This record gives sequence, C-alpha cells and structure tokens, in this order.
Amino acid sequence: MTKRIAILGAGPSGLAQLRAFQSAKEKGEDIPEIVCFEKQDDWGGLWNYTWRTGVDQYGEPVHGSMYRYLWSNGPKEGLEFADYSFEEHFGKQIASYPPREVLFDYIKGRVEKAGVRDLIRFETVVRHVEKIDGKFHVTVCDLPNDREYTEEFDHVICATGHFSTPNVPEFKGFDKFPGRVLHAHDFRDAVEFKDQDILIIGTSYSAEDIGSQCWKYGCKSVTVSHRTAPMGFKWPDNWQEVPLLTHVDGNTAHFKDGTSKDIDAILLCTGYQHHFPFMEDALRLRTANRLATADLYKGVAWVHDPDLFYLGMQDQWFTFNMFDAQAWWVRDAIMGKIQIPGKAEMEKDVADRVAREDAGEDDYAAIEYQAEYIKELISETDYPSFDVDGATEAFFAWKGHKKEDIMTFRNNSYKSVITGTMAPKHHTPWKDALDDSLEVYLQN
Ligand code: FAD
Ligand code: NA7
Repeated sequence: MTKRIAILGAGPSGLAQLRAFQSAKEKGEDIPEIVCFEKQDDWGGLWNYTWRTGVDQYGEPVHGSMYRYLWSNGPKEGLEFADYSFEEHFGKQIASYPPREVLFDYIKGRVEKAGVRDLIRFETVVRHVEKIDGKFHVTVCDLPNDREYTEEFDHVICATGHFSTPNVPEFKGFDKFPGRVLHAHDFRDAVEFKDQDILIIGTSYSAEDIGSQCWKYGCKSVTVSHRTAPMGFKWPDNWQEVPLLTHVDGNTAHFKDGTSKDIDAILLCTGYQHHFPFMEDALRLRTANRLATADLYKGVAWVHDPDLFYLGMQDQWFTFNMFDAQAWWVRDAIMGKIQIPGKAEMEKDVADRVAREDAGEDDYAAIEYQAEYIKELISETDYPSFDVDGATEAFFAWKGHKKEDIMTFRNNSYKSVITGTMAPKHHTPWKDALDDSLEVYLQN
C-alpha cells in the first residue's frame, strides 16, 4: 500500500518538500502519493504578493505580510538553493539583495522545472487535522465551491508559515487616536505615509525595514519605540529611537522617559504568533519564535507523534536552504531511510538544542548555530552539500555592512557559495531605486 502524505501550504517550505520528493522520484525511487493543500490561488507563500489586507475574497484571513518595494533583508548568497542557482534561473549572476518580485520568480523557477504544480490543490484551506486510529483525517474546504471534505493520510507535513498572524498589543489612547494604527502585517505601500510623522513600535526586522521604506519614500520623520533596547544603527537625521510608548493622548505619543512626540500614524512592528487553529489540541505546535523550537525533534518531527512534521517553524537567519535541508530530511524519515528514535531520545534532542541556543551570546553565535543545524541535516541526506560556512561569512559581512550604514547596506555584493561567482554591484543605490520591478532590477 502506498503511503499518502499531506503537505499543508505551498510557500517556500511546502515547495521544498515537493521538490525533495520529486528529486527522489527523478532518481528512480518509489515515492508516496502526495497532496499539497494551499489556501491561496498561487504558490510562493509570503512571496506571492497581495494588495489585500484583513480577509480575502472568501472571508479567510489574508496570509500575506509582504509589502510593495520589499527587498531581501539579507544577502541572497545566504539563501540560494544548492540544486538551483540564481545563475541557472536568470541566465546570469544578479545583485545581492533582490526585491520581492525577483525572489518570487526564482522560487517559482525551481518548482516549475520540477513539474510539481499538479500536486497542489489551490484555493483549498485546511480546516481541521486530527488523528484517528493511526490515520490523519485532514478536513479542507474547496473555497470557490464552498465544499468541505475529509481525506486520510499516513503523514502530515505542516508548512503553513508563522509570520502571518500578528501579535497586536494595545496601548492606552489607541481608541481615540485620530490617525491610522496598523500592524506590519497590514502594511502595503510606504507612499501612504509620505510627509507624515510616523511612530513604530518594535525593534526587529519589520521595524527596521518598514521604517527604512517609509524614509525612502518620503515620510517626514520616523520615531521608533523600544521595549527592550534600541536598534542602535546610525539613522538619518529625521529618525529617533525612544523608550517604550506609555500612552497616546490625541495625536501625542508619550514615552517611558517622559518625552513626547506628535505623530500622524502608528505602526505596530511587534511580531507574529505561531498559529495553527486547524490542528487538534494534541497535534498543535506551541512555541516561541526562536531557533530551537519546542517539541520538534531535529527541528521538524513532532515529538508526541513523529508521523507529523512541521517545516520552517524556526526564527530565521537562513531560509530557503534551511527549508530544503529540513524537507530532504523529512522525506527520508517518511521513506524509512532515517530512523526516528523513541520519545525520551527525541525530547533530549529538543532540550539539547534549546540549551545550545541559550548558550550563544549574540547574533553571530545564533547565525553559526543555525548553520550547524543545516549542516547536521544535510549530512544525513543526499541534499547537495554546499559551503554553509561560506554562507555564514556572507551573513557576517552583511551584519558589518548594516553597522557601517543602515541605508546603504543593500548596495554591497557577495560571492555565491553555489557557483563561486561574485554578484555584480547593483546599477542603482537602494535609496534611489524607487522602481524595483523585475525588469528594472535585472538591468545589470
Ligand atoms: P510562508 O511563506 O508563510 O508560506 C506558508 C503557506 O501556507 C502560504 O502559501 C499560505 O497561504 C499557506 N497556508 C497557511 N495556512 C493555510 C491553511 N490553513 N490551509 C492551506 N494553506 C495554508 N526571508 C528571507 O529569506 N528574506 C527576506 O528578505 C525575508 N523577508 C521577509 C519579510 C516579511 C515581511 C516576512 C513576514 C517574512 C520575510 N522572510 C524573509 C521570511 C519568510 O518567512 C520566508 O522567506 C518564507 O516565506 C517562509 O516560507 P514558509 O513556506 O515556511 O511560510
Ligand atoms: P520579530 O522579529 O518577532 O520582532 C518582534 C518585535 O516586536 C521585537 O522587537 C519585540 O521587542 C517587539 N514587541 C513584541 N511585543 C511587544 C510589545 N507588547 N510592546 C513592545 N514591543 C513589542 O518580528 P518582525 O515582524 O520584526 O520580524 C518577523 C519576520 O518578518 C522576520 O523573519 C523578517 O524577515 C520579516 P522585544 O525585543 O521582544 O522587546
């Protein structure tokens, strides 16, 4: 009897899983029957841009958190697929910080070549997953026809992402604030904030990047409020970092140190929740956004029932290549090439990972920790080995370039660890490149 596998989500993680199975098939192996359920009408996950916010045309929560003018926030040399280089896709080497549309095109290129689109049921949302008598019962809704149905599977691989359900704190006075209050998840076009004084809460990637975008597209000033510590980059003159917001009075924001600032809009860049409402209680991952996720053996197998896997649930320095490493490992666990140990050993593995992450002192240690994780997984499968340490070096250089100048770091270029060639310098500095369409970006 052929095993049946359900993959939930066709973002970069789900697509890595499809490609992993297809690559085994290409080598003549017998692979299980695969069904991938994707609630949007196209693949690519967050990279598949939507103008929508709130709910979609079917009343489902909009998955997309990406915005117009988003450029990769880390060098592409840190995420390149080992089995499909940028040069193979674009026919030439390209600059190091591609805009969203360019990366979307690259992600699509590999799976179009692999011919796996037919395995995906689009506009099909997963509503419920439960395990009954050794089988997963997966209930989905075919959205255009508004019809629910249930199918049985031997394994479920959950790849539905964790940067879509916003974490939305409330501050006193929000209910009377005369301007827009929005979460990063609902941010789309920086031009909306041209000539405005904006307040950002949070100090991580969304805060840094959305603030930088608004600056690039002409907002009047950026004030960033921190709960723990300021970001500490050398910001432009119309940018300041302040302690945590205490309350808003009319359009005046008040901060913990007693200072205040009149503002036009508030952007909550306060992160996301791991949210899997469709998983029955016993199968639902509950974890903080960290490198060593709770309850996942090798970062992927659900310790309470290793017939279930989660992909891409870690906080991310590495992305596409880490999803690949995970997907190849999960494939081999499902196909019986990798043995999964008993529960006590799996729990020890999780505890060790948590302790090792906690022992790291800074971002550099965190990058190295995730690099080691990737090396560990790929050493156990036939994923093409690549110079993970070289990718780590690109991340270290990127860190240095951000420290030097946060508004010019994207003008740098790095060497591909897959093809060994150096990326060209982009034809236009990031701050002047207002048109970031694929056609314009590739003109180098
Ligand atoms: P996702 O991309 O979130 O894909 C999950 C898929 O599951 C989606 O297609 C979704 O529609 C589907 N899905 C969800 N729920 C259901 C359901 N119930 N039923 C059916 N389908 C469902 N990474 C980088 O490498 N570089 C960057 O520059 C970068 N920038 C980012 C900027 C933003 C604003 C955000 C939010 C993330 C960014 N990331 C970046 C990280 C990003 O998480 C990864 O690049 C990648 O998209 C993760 O892939 P994924 O497949 O795990 O999740
Ligand atoms: P992150 O990286 O999870 O960061 C969340 C930020 O929000 C972080 O600075 C938190 O501060 C801050 N936060 C969270 N809750 C609060 C409250 N209640 N008050 C004030 N500040 C708060 O999310 P991002 O959206 O930046 O990044 C997610 C992904 O999107 C990432 O992979 C990028 O590539 C794009 P803390 O430091 O904990 O005090």
